Amino acid sequence: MTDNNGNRTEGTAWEALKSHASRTGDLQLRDLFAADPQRGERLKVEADGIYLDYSKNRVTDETMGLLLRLAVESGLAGKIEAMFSGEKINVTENRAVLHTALRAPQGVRILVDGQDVVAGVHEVLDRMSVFSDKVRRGDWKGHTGKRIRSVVNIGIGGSDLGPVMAYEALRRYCQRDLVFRFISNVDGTDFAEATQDLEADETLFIVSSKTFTTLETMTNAHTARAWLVDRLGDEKAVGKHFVAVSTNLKAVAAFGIEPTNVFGFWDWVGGRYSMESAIGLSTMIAIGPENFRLLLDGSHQMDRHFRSTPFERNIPVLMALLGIWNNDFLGAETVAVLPYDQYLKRFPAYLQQLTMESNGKHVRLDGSRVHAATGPVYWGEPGTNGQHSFYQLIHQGTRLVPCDFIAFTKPLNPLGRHHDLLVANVFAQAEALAFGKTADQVRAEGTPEWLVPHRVFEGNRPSNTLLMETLTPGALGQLVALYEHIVFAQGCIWHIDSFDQWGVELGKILAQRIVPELESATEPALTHDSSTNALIRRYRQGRA
Ligand code: G6Q
Repeated sequence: MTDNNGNRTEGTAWEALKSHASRTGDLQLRDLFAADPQRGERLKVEADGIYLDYSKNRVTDETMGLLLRLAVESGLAGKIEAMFSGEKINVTENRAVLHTALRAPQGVRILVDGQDVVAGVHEVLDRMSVFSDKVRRGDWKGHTGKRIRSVVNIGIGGSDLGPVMAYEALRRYCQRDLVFRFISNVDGTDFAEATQDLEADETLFIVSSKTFTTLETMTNAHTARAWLVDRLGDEKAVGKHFVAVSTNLKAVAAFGIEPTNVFGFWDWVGGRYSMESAIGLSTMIAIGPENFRLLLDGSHQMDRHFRSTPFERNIPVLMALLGIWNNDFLGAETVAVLPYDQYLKRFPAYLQQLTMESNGKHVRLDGSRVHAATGPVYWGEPGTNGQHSFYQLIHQGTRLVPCDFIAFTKPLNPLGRHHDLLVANVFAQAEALAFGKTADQVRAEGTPEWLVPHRVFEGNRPSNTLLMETLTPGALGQLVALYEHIVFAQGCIWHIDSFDQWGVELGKILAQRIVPELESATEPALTHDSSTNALIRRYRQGRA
């Protein structure tokens, strides 16, 4: 017999999980809780201030045992060590994967090609700190001698989503007399709206691009350069108003940014894993170097937990395994991430890239096809807003949507009863999803018979609840690293390369071919498919 990955599987945990799933397919959370009054106390872990309740998943002790066996059989322990020690586990790009080195304390040694990388990390952090402090204190002066009031990050994908998310998440810690904007889209609207009320002589652009070749970022950076020079009337102004974050120093110099104003990082930091590298420069200017280091400390704390905690108490490993269970054995296709904290409003969008660009793969490391379902669709919105829109489908729809609830015990903005009301809603939603409301309960409320089916909640919808104390920079660092490690652990079990992203290439190449066809003064000879040809012709007609 073969498994979903096409391998012989007699006796493997994957095989055992398949038959376990078919035997226990109608497991009901209501029954599981009734049979074990301590379930909510048992199926939880607490570490470094994170309380994870995973009791509302459709699992028994046998399920958990098999899932843990799956982790062992997939060689997860060895792969974790390989990642942390700088082995080139990003096989298709022949690169080490060392975002964990970005938060390694000074003095730790991690070697890539025989060279320690941690000292370099701290050197860049120190330069970022000096620069950030200058901007924050008003000591960095623009071309006309005025202090900087607005900081604009230009970047896309991994060079944008992390900085935006962190800025929103940590607003409470931000220097409020500075304005932060983020430009990512090649749609001119993004640039126009982000800059329409800014004063050029008080604006600092951070061009964040690992490669410094990305079409969107380079287009926006050149537009920004023209915007600035046009307003200040002097090419030389660029030196005071542009800094860059990149690994491509040559291209940065060609753009006209002084080498002293470039903050580097390394090819072993993947774009979507880079928010704690120099790509986080806007974050550091916003929250200050000390808070930025607390963010790194939080991630490092999670790194240590992931690397050293036995799997049965290891929060990222448990969440990864439960995700595999829901996705591969119960057929769920998505995960809803539901932070009950307004500051985390961009966290689901950030996780979309982290999870889907990492694990949206159909080929294994050895080039063979994956037959299991990989990379579920991540999506979400902060609570309680989602409750008044899409939760209906989660409660009463036909799809299984596992949820990750994230909540904090202490609010950053205590305001009357707001926080208790907010948290009551998290717990109520998880409870309603798990236990629902039976027809008998609905009838007992005096509901007419014809209306009963509409008011029944089947329940049995799985969820995790993560409870932390306060949304501090450190807590955010923990959350970011938690999901990074969930993604990694799942990728290991699916035997895929979670760190490449070949899937974004094709569209980019095709766009380069289409641009001249749209811009050409004469009717171009089109050789695409008939649909693309017709769309190009129609667009040309419309814009004429
Ligand atoms: C992330 C991806 C991708 C990347 C952007 C921006 O893992 O590689 O989202 O971050 O394409 O790339 P640059 O930083 O090179 O501009």
